[in-house]
Amino acid sequence: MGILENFSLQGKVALVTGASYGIGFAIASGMADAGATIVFNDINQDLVDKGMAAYKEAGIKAYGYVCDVTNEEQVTELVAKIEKEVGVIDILVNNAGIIKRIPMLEMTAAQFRQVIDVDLNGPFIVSKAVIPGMIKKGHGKIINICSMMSELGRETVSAYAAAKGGLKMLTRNIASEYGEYNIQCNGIGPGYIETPQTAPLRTPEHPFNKFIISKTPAARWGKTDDLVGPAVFLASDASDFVNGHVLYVDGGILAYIGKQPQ
Ligand code: NAP
Ligand code: GCO
Repeated sequence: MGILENFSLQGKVALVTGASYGIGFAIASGMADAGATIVFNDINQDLVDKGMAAYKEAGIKAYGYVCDVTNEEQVTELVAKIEKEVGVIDILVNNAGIIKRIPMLEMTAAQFRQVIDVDLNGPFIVSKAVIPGMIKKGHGKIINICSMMSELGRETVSAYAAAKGGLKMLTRNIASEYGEYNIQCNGIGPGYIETPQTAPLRTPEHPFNKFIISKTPAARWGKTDDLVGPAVFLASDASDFVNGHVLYVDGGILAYIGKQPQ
């Protein structure tokens, strides 16, 4: 078997959460290109319809479902429906996420809890629902979409950093607890990527725009396509002995002190 066949996702069912657009859509599209059957959910029917149209335009036959990843009952129903209508899930990408950029002293406990609920409880809930099927099948791949904030802090993102730091450790714990069932759980830590979530930071006049370029050796914002190869690798047989790892796809941010001001 040629080495490239190790990267094939042919015959695999992949669930990507929150994948109507953005990073999730790009990763799902890349996995489809590698042969996977794509299933995605989003928070409401309008978003699912938007996603279905986008996948169709990309020539991808996807299955879309409305499901709030923080709602355990909805997630249990979602997984049962997918197993009945599509097949047992081989690959799970916990992508759905939110961010609130509020100074900590101005953030309410309810706002903090909301971010933790989606970005950390959500991946726990969905992983818990999907792992039994993976155990029965004798294999599984879980990819948690972490962040630079799994390693670094910055002003106004206390809840997000706490959630993404926790998600790094949840990744390691799932790897530890279920590795013996041939389930690999890894993370992808995107750098600063051009999506709707970072749009407020990318306006030409926003100081953060120039700042992040000075902090990135690649001297550019990331694109969602930059994440596709790493995601396909972590979803494929090629990474069967990679477990509990967070692969940072950040253009080198975490390795770099930053360009000195000219
Ligand atoms: P995005 O554009 O905001 O997309 C996130 C998706 O998740 C949206 O479709 C969103 O729906 C959905 N979602 C939110 N809450 C949900 C819930 N409770 N249940 C189901 N779906 C839900 O974000 P993105 O930039 O593509 O980021 C995707 C993931 O990558 C997130 O986990 C994010 O934290 C992470 N990340 C992003 C970057 C970046 O620079 N963009 C970098 C590192 C990590 P709505 O449209 O209703 O919000
Ligand atoms: C922010 C950004 C980041 C990115 C990403 C970086 O406000 O700092 O939104 O958090 O979304 O998580 O990896």
